[in-house]
Amino acid sequence: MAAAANSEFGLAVERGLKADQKAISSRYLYDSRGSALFVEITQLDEYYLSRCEDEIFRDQAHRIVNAIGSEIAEVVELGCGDGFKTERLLQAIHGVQSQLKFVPVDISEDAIQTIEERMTDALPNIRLDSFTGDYDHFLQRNAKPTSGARLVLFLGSNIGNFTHTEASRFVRQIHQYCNTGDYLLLGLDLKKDIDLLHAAYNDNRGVTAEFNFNLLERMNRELGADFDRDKFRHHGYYNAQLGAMQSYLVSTEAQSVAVEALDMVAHFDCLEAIHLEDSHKYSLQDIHRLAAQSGFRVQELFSDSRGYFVDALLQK
Ligand code: AVI
Repeated sequence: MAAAANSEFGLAVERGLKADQKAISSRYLYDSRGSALFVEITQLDEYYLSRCEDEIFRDQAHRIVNAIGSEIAEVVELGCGDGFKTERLLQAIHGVQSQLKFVPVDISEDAIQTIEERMTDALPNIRLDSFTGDYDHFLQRNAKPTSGARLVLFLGSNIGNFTHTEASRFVRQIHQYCNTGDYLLLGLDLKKDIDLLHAAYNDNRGVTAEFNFNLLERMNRELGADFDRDKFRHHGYYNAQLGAMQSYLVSTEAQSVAVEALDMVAHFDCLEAIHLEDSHKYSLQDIHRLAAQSGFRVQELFSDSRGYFVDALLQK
């Protein structure tokens, strides 16, 4: 327990629960149970995002390959997920470029192992050069390919969990990592009917709520906290000023929660919230602004048949 207090998670919880507006970063939602719950979210009827991006890769991989040409030598994926979409794209690129290298980058060793197994089985002729660690370390390492261009993938609306400032800083960092002529394919969720957004983050089966409650259980498990989940409610709503779906856990009564490892007690007023996540939604104008702020040129936008989601191909 003492070690847990000084872990990255322990320090983030201490800071987050002592803040005037309580907040814990969404990155801590992804312990092993949280990651499994997120996979369940991606399969929900209401969570259209994953299906839209799957559709784009299923139906338009050849158009993406036409747009990037055959000179791609290396595909780098930041946050590699389950590899399902990437496999389709790699297959299409490999059709025109036989000397292809794939570099999956993820903080989770399990995710890297899963994708390595998947790619070795499905695409044995593509060279694999995985990196386990955070994006900052990877992008600073910057091993450039000796010949040919690079395609960087940042899919699944992961950029949506960054504020606009963080997003343009991150895309600028990718821009610095790239050579002139390299590409970035960025998955972005578009602004749309507010009821669809609410349904996607407040699903009927309560999987999204469970995903958030898991953070209370993680604090109980790892930090000896005594959160009673029945005294909190999941609250997900669209903040139009921010252009983002926001997720909170709201205390349904005034209460105190002890966190043994941190030797602290957190006090909650009735309806006081812990902020967990923002999921930003983009307009086409927002996408062009993000590209311009980071030095990229928008080459082409690939959208699903309902126009809910975009994979934006940017070039340096
Ligand atoms: C990982 N990320 C893009 C998801 C999103 O839509 O913001 C996380 C998520 N949170 C609740 N549902 C899905």
